[in-house]
Amino acid sequence: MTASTVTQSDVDVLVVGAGFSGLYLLHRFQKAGFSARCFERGDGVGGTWYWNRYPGARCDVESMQYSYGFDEDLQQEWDWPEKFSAQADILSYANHVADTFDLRKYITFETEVCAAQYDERAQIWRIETATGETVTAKHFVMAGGCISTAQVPQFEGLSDFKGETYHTGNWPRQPVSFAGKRVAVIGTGSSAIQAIPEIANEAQHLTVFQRQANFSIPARNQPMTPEYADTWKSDYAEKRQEMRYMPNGVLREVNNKSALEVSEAERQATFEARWEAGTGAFLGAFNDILTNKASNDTMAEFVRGKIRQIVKDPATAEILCPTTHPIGTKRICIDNGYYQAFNRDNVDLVDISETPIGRMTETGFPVGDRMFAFDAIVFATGFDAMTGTLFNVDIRGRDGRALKQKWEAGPRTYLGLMSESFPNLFMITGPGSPSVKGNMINSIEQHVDLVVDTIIHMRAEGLQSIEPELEAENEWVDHVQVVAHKTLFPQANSWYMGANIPGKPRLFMPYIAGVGAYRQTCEEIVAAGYKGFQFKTSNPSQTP
Ligand code: N01
Repeated sequence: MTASTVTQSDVDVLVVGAGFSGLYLLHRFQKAGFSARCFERGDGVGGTWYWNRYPGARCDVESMQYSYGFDEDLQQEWDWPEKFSAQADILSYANHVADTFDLRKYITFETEVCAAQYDERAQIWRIETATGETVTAKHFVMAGGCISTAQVPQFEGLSDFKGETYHTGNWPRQPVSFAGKRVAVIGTGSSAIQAIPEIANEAQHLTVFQRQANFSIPARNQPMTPEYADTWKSDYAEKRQEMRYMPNGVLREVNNKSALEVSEAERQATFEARWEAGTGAFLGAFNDILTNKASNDTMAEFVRGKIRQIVKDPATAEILCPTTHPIGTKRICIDNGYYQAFNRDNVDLVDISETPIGRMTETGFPVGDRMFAFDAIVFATGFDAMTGTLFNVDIRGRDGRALKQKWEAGPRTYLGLMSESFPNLFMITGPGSPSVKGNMINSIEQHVDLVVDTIIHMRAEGLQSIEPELEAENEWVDHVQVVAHKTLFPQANSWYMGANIPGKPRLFMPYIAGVGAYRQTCEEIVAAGYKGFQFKTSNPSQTP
């Protein structure tokens, strides 16, 4: 521990983002007696669920589990209408939380943070907004989400197109009508797979442009029954505690058998039962789907068989059969009638895996020698995930060091929580933490608790700054890659690997050892006196 000077800041903590991370941070800081402010670029709370209002947007984790567990009254009083919640219901929940805990007073909406600079002498962060405000804070928490910087590829001639354009992750607040319109959807990831059946229901004609086919599992969504809700609410606290140590932060049945150790009949029956049950639990049918290519192939082939059964036109079915990556190595999609939508007369599929979309014109675009005309184009083209939102802010740490420059070859964090040279900068579910590889709200609560408890500890001990040791960070960065390479994940050109953004470094960004294992590691590190972190005290004579 070393000593330096410290200057009084405007607030103890500045938080970026009023999604599920930001809301819980504000609640915890409020309860702990810290002064906090939050800047949010939208005009409301809810983060992902504020921006992703595209038709069909719905969570793929059960509502009873995709919700906060920090407050018993909250989890008892809130009723979810469906087993898997629609975007509007999750957004209502976020608003309910903001109102119940009186959090709006800390949030400045429609305000983007553009720069943040650490002043080492004063031990404060100076944060600037695009609206011209500067705020100083002792602690700076980036809580802007992992999948929040929408990505529209640089299609040539894009600005020439005179029709409507939308990105699923930046959907208008006002309702959009596709009735009577010719619509293009570009992309076939999770967002597209949810939107396509809904748009197909409304549009005069829908053309889907697919680069790589994706695996999708039926959601089997259903109305929430009071009986089912009660199975959770009767012992919610215990169930939440169990979830926290599960591999994905979700309570679900895990099969501890290899797909290769059972008979063909048992394997098929297991896949069939999981397909009928639906959801992401499908991947848990056997314990080696994500680590053994031969096991993975059995599951991939089962799903391809289902696609061939559902889609009536054999040529269309073949294009929809994924072959470019092992199942599960791109985020598994969950749908409500995705493959069935291609049986409609008003839906066409265009394979752009070999011939990409050509130069856009006022009316549409060509693919090879076929010209397509549209009234609206929906870009379901994904996000600059994990790092995009962090890089949107010009973050500079000690000696003016830029985060973007330090991470040029890929993100460098300790626990996905902090980065050396950037004292008192915390990331919620940052790269190098399980983040998108688990139930996000569960992981958010863990990171928020860790950050707030750390800051409480610092207050109690008179510590002014915290930062990872370089050696600990380097070891963690290596460890994250070692663990990833024990799985099949690096075999996919996925956004987990940064592969969807031209020029982005290729490496697996989330920590894949499991939510429970990660939580245990964090607990051990704290119990060992914050092993791998270094603290600085202030010079007491200059402390205000
Ligand atoms: O984005 P994606 P998303 N030309 O990156 C294609 C979460 N989420 O918004 O596969 C043509 O997955 C691209 O093609 P390819 C979830 O974690 C959750 O759908 O790269 N096509 C791909 O098909 C998810 O994983 C939920 O070849 C281009 C698509 O666009 C994450 O958000 C719902 C292209 C992008 O797919 C992101 O999902 C929705 C180009 N130049 C989202 N560039 C639920 O909870 C890209 N593509 C259910």
